Amino acid sequence: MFVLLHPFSLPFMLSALVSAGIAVTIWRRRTAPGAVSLFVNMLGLIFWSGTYAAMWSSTTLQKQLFWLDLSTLGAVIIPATFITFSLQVSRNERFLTRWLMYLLTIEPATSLLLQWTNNSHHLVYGPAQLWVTDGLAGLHWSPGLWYWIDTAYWYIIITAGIWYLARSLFRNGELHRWQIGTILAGACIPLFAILFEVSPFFTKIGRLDISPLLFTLSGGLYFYALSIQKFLDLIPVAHSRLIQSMTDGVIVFDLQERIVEINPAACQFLGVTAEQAVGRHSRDILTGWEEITRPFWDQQEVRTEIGVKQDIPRYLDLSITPLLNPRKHTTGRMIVFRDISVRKQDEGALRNANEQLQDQLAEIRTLRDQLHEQASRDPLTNLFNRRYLDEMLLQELARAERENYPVSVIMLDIDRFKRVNDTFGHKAGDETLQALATLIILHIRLFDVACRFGGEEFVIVMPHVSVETAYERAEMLRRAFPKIDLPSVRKEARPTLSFGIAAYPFHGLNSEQLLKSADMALYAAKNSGRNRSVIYTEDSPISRKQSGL
Ligand code: GH3
Ligand code: MG
Ligand code: MG
Repeated sequence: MFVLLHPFSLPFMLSALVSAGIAVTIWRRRTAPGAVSLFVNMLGLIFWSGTYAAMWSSTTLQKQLFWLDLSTLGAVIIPATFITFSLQVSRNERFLTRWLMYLLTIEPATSLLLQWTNNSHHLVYGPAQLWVTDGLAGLHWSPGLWYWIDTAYWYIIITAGIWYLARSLFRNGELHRWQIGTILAGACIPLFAILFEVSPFFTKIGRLDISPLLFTLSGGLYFYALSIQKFLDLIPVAHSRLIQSMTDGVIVFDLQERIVEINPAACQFLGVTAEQAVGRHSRDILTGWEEITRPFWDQQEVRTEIGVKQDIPRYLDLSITPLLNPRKHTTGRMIVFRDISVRKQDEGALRNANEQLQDQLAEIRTLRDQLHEQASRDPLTNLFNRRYLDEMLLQELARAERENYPVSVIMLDIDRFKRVNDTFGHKAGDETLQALATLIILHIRLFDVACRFGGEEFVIVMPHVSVETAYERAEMLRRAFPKIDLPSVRKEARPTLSFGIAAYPFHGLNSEQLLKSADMALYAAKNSGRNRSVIYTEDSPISRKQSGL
């Protein structure tokens, strides 16, 4: 009988070629997540599709069965690599433990063993026959118990993969949604294989298992998702690595405020693992933060500093950013935070040190002022000294010139003071000087300045005071002086005072001229009998003599 090359072998050949093309391209980009699993998956498919193509093109029962048994070697790779790939692209790598790998080899190994020893137990398929219809050969056999166990296993694995992909579709950020959606669609395609297997149309021709074709179609979609949609690109990988390695804590929330992603720094700070945190509500994980950060959640973008109560109080530099999709709708939020407790502590210590420094500085200023005060005072009478008078008079006259007001100067000298010393002792003389200083202070205004000019000579500077008023002041002092209480000086031996008075701008335009005029007036007072006050006049004999007139 003439048997034709079966047309069903062509799609499987094509499927093997497509899988090979995908495998080569994927291998070049094997560093991307899921790429190696997909590559091995494709190798399995090449083998599976290739052996099916060979089976359909075989014309004897023996050859067909040989290819069918061999095809199992490719087929058993598919479920394990598919679930690995799904877990990787859905970012659930943490489930890929060594134990899972061992577990995933049990069923394939059993399948292979049973397939190749089928003749002795018929657990996979019953006795097979080759029917030739219209010159086309088709293998007919009835499925055994293991066949259904194996089919159930495949469906369980595919459903598990779909579950993780679907979960990731709703959890992942906008970035990967398209890719995951495409992969998910791809993962659903093989579910239709069963329909073909039980369809009466195909079972008439021969038992047709189109799974390799459907898996290749899925592979094509995965490939499209991974490379055309740029899922294999380095950028998302780099972003993810960057977030993982950041020392700042990063937490991504969805709109329901459930944690979608959390990096190791955030886990460490919160004392949780990523597995514990992902999927939980913010209030369960961010205990104590909730109320503090609540007002910022609905704002555009916030950066602030907050204090939170962990086991010890901590300060955080916190930013909350809404994540927007291309249509500018908020799809979630990202919190980035940094523990600034140490900086805050340092700032506190610095503030204390600064306060101490300010205190010390204030103390130094007081001491310096005291020192300056001491340097400008006469120790015996505590009146200002001559050095101070020079500085002060200079400034006062400059201001008087600017603001156009008079400044009167009274110069006074104790009459026959030498006698006091000689008669009652130097100590009595000192007491007299101190008593006079007190008397002067009591008779002047707050703005007047009294100085000990030298020995028993004093100067009083009176801003805004006319020469006449100054004269009256001098007279008051002169009359008061003999009445003061001086225990160590006998009443009848009490000395008197002589005064010389001059005023700016009439009797001198600078301090030197003004003091000289006051001195001349004092000299005139002494010369005209002492115990009196004299206002400087240009026609006084002394001034004439002094000025050479
Ligand atoms: P006149 O009326 O002409 O001013 O006579 P006078 O004796 O007051 O003048 P004189 O200049 O001859 O003497 C001033 C005296 O003042 C000399 C000095 O011993 C005394 N004297 C100066 N400073 C002090 C001081 O600090 N303490 C005491 N106890 N005496 C002083
Ligand atoms: Mg004197
Ligand atoms: Mg004198």
